[in-house]
Amino acid sequence: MRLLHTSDWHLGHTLKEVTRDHEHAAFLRWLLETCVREAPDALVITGDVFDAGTPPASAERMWFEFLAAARRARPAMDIVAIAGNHDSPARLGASSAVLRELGVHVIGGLPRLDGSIDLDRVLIPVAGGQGLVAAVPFLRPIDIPVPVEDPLATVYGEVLAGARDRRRPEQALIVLGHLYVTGADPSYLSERRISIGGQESASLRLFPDDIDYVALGHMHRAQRVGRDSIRYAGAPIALSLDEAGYRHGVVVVDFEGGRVRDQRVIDIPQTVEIVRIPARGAAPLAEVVAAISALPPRLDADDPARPYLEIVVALDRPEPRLRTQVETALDGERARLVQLHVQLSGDGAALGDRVQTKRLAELDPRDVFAQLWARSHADPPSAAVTGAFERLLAEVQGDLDDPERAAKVS
Ligand SMILES: [Mn+2]
Repeated sequence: MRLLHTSDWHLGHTLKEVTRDHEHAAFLRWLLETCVREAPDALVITGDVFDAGTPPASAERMWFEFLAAARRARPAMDIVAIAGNHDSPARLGASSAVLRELGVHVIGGLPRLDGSIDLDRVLIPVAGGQGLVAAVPFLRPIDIPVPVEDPLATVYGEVLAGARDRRRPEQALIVLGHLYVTGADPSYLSERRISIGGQESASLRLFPDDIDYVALGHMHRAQRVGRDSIRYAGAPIALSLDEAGYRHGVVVVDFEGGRVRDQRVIDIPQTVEIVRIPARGAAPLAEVVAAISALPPRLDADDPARPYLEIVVALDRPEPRLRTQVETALDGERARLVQLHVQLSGDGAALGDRVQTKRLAELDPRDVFAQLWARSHADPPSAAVTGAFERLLAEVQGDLDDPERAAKVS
């Protein structure tokens, strides 16, 4: 039996208001080809199918078109998907009755029947019975109606007990979850922490050794946790600029006699690059402009494959025409500017050093203003600015006996 594990698609995602539809479409085409080439018996998707609870129609369309194409290309391949914390359990699960008829199992909220977990829904035999998938979605307080000390252990315990009852000797047991497991590297957690009943993360004890493979979602960086067979597949594309250095892939797991025989990661080709100028730290504007000019030009300004560009400029003082200068250098076609950071490195300390030697009461507001202005501007303030400052100064120093103004100040 062969299993393909993928996660955290976040369909409908935008990076600083730029839609990712082009990248998601490319990923889903690649995934379909990969399913044909690798011929897995089961495809599991471990949550965050969508980026938001109410995804745009274009994202839902991609989801359903992928499922339809996968059924057509690989009619015998079982598909199991669970909701993540970004998905609306109700919305993701709304189509589950129809999809189940097509061999696609979507678990939105934790299904219950007469108070107990509906094991017929969450325990799904795959590959003609060679595998048993226990599909536990991201758990919300509503999924645990009766207060218990350790909600995650209670739910996983109940599901696993049911799975052990039903499991046949040579049947692989595969558990799906969308949660933060202790031992996963928290510095890679760009997701907000999941907290149920005060718990920040789940212990590895949730997954005893009799589980053959644990397919996890939530962490966007692909990684193993604890043992080789507990894995986050990771996201197929970078979902924030911080994730630019991640390796994106899907996990292929081969089973023999119900046990894992081999695991490998297949890299997902990236269609849009994230470029940072400079590669680390900050650079002066002239260097930034030179680096932009060195980017390969694109003939088509609307080319969706133009790289995302993050720029960090080091400035001595604020530069009002910064964005214009950067955009002129970009010429609208080399890359898409998604983030422009400024690091002010001027003589910020100098003013503090100077005023430190005087007592506050001795300071003349006009001197302080003049020094502050000089910190940020090459030329002295214009008559209009000086006039405005004088009016402001007069307003705060006097005129407090004006009843209307006094009322506002209090
Ligand atoms: Mn996610």
